[in-house]
Amino acid sequence: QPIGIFDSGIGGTSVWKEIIQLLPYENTYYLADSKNAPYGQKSKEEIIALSEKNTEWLLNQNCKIIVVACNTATTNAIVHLRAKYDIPFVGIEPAIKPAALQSKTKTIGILATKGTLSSDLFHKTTQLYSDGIDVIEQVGEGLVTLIEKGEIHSKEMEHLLSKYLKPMLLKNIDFLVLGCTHYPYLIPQITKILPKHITIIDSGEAVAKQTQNILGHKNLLQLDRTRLGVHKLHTNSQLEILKQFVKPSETIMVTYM
Ligand code: DGN
Repeated sequence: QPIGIFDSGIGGTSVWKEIIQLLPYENTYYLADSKNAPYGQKSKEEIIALSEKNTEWLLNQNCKIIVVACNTATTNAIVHLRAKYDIPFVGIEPAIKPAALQSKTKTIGILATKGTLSSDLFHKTTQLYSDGIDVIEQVGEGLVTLIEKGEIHSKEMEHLLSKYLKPMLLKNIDFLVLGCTHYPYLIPQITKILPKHITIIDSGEAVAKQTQNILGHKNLLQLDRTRLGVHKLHTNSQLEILKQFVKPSETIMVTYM
């Protein structure tokens, strides 16, 4: 049975890659709902409805666990998904805790979608971990749309990133938390804007470990070590765009919606 992973688009492939690396014998199924991206500006009800649709599609592929590789869908819909479906879900949340624990300037920045930053879950977890820490929140409006169009290296991207990040620099942050699974693809551009002493963190690796732990506890890990897993990607994104994110290899198959 495969591990199912979904995101509003292709950004969650940043998490998918971590899962494949950590669990090379597992089969995986990645669903990119690029047709409905971005989720960031949608209402909670809309995000829940789309997350249910994605879950049901993955359940039809016989998945044994579902990784919600989208901060926006996790913060808005995971409680609902866990109550409704009898299958384990792994969610992704911004890495506020490790950043807050390690910050020396006691000031950290977070870049995420409006849907994530305005959710209750985000505020609850941030309060829990950020005692005595200044958390500078910034909505990355427009970034996901540009990434979905494959315009990672465009002038517009450069302009938006410096508009969002420069004010954080003035506040003396020493950590930047990437609270959206699309954003790790922007790290080369971000490091051009931020000085070296600022650490950039995301949650992809932690989610892969959490997936491994849950599968282990439930005795659902793939035990056959004689062949590598098969990885499938279901999307309506164009192949040319997709190539910027996943390198087509023998083990990755792309199907279109
Ligand atoms: N990758 C999604 C996230 O982590 O929030 C992007 C959400 C969106 O579609 N804007």
